[in-house]
Amino acid sequence: MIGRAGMDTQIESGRANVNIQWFPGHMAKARRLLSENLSKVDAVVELIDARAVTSSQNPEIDRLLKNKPRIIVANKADLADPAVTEAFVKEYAGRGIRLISADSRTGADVKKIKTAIMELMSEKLSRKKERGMRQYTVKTMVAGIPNVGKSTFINRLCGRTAAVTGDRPGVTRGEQWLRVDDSIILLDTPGLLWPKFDDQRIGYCLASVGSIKDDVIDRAEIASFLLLYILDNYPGVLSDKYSLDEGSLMAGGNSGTGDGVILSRIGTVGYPALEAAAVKRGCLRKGGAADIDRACAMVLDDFRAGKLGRISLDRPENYEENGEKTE
Ligand SMILES: Nc1nc2c(ncn2[C@@H]2O[C@H](COP(=O)(O)OP(=O)(O)O)[C@@H](O)[C@H]2O)c(=O)[nH]1
Ligand SMILES: [Mg+2]
Repeated sequence: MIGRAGMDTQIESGRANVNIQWFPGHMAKARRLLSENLSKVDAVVELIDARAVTSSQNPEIDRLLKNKPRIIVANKADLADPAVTEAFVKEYAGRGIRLISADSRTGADVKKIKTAIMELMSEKLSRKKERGMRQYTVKTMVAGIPNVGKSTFINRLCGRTAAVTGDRPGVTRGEQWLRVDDSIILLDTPGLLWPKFDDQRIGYCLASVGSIKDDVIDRAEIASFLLLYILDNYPGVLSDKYSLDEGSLMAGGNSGTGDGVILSRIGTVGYPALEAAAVKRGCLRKGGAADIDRACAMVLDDFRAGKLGRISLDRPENYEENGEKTE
C-alpha cells in the first residue's frame, strides 16, 4: 500500500513493498539512507509487529540509533495476544525502554504516542526553554522492517493535516515533513530496515506476519510452524477452526519447548496438522489427496487476518500463561 506518505524509500519496490530481497547492497543503501535521515531528527519511532515483538526488531537498530531517543511501537496489537503484549511492555519498561502497543487500523493510540514522544523529549525541551527558546518543534521519523504498518501508522499519526514544506525555520528546502500536531513534525519517508535472517525460528515468525516474502521460506514449512505453534500455545483453537484432533496430533511428536525441539516438531506435528486441516476443510486434489498448497494459503490467510484469534509468536523470556515472569 502506498499511503499519502508516499513511497517508503527509493529502495522500496513499488506497491509490493514486501517484495524485497535483502542483499548486502540493499542493506548498505538502507543503512546510508537511515543515517542521513537520522541526522535530521530528534527522535525515532521504531515500528515493530506486536505478534512478533522480538523477531520484528531490526538486529542493528541499537547500533544505528546510537543515542538517539526512541520509542518502540508494537503495531497491529489488535492481532496480537493482549497478555503477551502486556508482558512485553512490562519487560521493556524494566529495561528502561518505552514500548507502546498500537492499532493503526483504527488509530486509537495516536494520542498516547504523541504524549510519549513529548515525554521522551521533555529534558531537551526544558533545556531549550531555559535558553529562551519559546517553541521548539520536535522532529521525528518512523523506522521499521517491511509490512509492520509504517505507512498506515504515519497516515494515522498525521491525520489530514497538510505537509509541512517551504520556508519554515529548521526545515531544509526539499525535505518532506508532515505535521503531527503543534509540537511535532514527522519525516514523510519512513526508514526501511532489513529483517533478521540469522535464526530459523525468526525467519518463520517474519514469514508468518508477512515481513519476508512467502517464497523465501517454503510455504508448507511456514504453515506447519504456525500450526505447531498454535497447538502448543493456544490449545483448542485448531480443533475449533479446523476440527483438528489436537490430542492425537500432539501425541505424534516428542515433547519439550526448546528451539531445537520446536524445529524438529514442525515435521512430526506441524505438517501432519497441515495435512489434517487440508482434509477437514476440503482442500483436496482430484482423487482425494490433501491439497497442501491450498491448505497453506488458507492457514496463512487465516492467521494474517486474525481469524485464528489473537496470537503472538514471540514471548518474553520465562513468559507464563498468567503473564508473570518466572525466575
Ligand atoms: N490489523 C492491522 N493491520 C494493520 C495495522 N497497521 C497496518 N496494517 C495493515 O498491514 C499492511 C501493511 O501496512 P503498511 O502500512 O503498508 O506497512 P509498511 O510496509 O510498514 O509501510 C496493510 O495491509 C495494512 O492495512 C494494524 O495496526 N492492525
Ligand atoms: Mg509502506
